[in-house]
Amino acid sequence: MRIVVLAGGIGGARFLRGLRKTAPDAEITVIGNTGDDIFLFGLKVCPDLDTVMYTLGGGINEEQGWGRADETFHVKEELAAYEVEPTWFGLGDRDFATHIVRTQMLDAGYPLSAVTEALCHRWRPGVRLIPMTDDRVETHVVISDEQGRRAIHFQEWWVRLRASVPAEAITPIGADEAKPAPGVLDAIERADVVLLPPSNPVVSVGTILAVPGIREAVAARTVVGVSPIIGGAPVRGMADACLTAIGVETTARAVAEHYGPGLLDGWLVDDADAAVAEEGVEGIAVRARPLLMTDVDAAAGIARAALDLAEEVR
Ligand code: GDP
Ligand code: FO1
Ligand code: CA
Repeated sequence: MRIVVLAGGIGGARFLRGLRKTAPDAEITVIGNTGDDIFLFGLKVCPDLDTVMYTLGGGINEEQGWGRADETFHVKEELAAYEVEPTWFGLGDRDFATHIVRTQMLDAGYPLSAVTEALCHRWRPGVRLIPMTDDRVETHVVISDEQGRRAIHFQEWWVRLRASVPAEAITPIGADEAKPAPGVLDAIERADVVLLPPSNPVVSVGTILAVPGIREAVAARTVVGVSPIIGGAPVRGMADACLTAIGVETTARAVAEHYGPGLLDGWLVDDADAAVAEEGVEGIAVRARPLLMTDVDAAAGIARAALDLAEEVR
């Protein structure tokens, strides 16, 4: 069986760990969000690709959900001692090595997809991880504060401001001109099913779908999504602030309607949102079950339910 998953960071990675367990023989291709990417200290940092790679490769900081396990921060402390900005983004020493290797390869002329493949050679994630594009795409957020109305990098809004200042717009800069990375459209076209894990609908899945060609290719397949919203709130993070920015309510129903029947064939909601399954969503098969990924087995159960629903609606 061929499965394609459009993944952000933590929600995508934890779902994938469950999917790999419940479908060990499947050929899984992960299309990773690169809109969160940022250049820091001259280095290219790809938080969502790394979160997927480290989580599936056994190197993730489990409690945090991003960054390396058993991490130290000596380089960060030394940079701060030199008063080098930014100081609000916490790159660990082990993590730095990944960004150094990546940047060195990019500077040597390798595309991000080839670099990601090389990094995965070490981590052996058990899936094929491809960035959505080899082109530079960066999500920027328009805010108004004492400095006026301005656009800042998504990471500054998310990490430094903790989304405390309302986003007036969220834009994946460069997406319109970006091309899907080699292998992306081919994997989608050959997929038996495309799964949307419980990733952020705006800055993870939404960004991937913003790369020209990807949405159309995905819509042509059987698509099943898992709600990242339970009982009217994100399980982790500030997805509510992102949804508000694009005028979508923070509910499992509103996110399904936002993706729409043109994209989604099936939608899994948590038991807390069983009413959505009972009332139904026009053009989308909705099922309720527990959606908390408390451990790998719980995530595997969710992934199995998504595959079963895909079978049902196919
Ligand atoms: P990020 O890039 O690290 O922010 O991660 P993603 O975009 O892949 O996923 C973020 C989303 O995962 C958040 O909106 C959370 O609500 C959702 N999420 C995290 N843990 C769980 C969980 O256990 N169950 C469900 N259903 N959603 C989750
Ligand atoms: N998130 C934070 O909240 N604070 C950090 O200092 C931070 C550092 C960091 C370093 C590497 C990496 O891959 C991810 C990191 N994250 C950090 C998480 C990440 O930037 C965001 O959670 C996602 O991009 C949002 O999707
Ligand atoms: Ca992300």
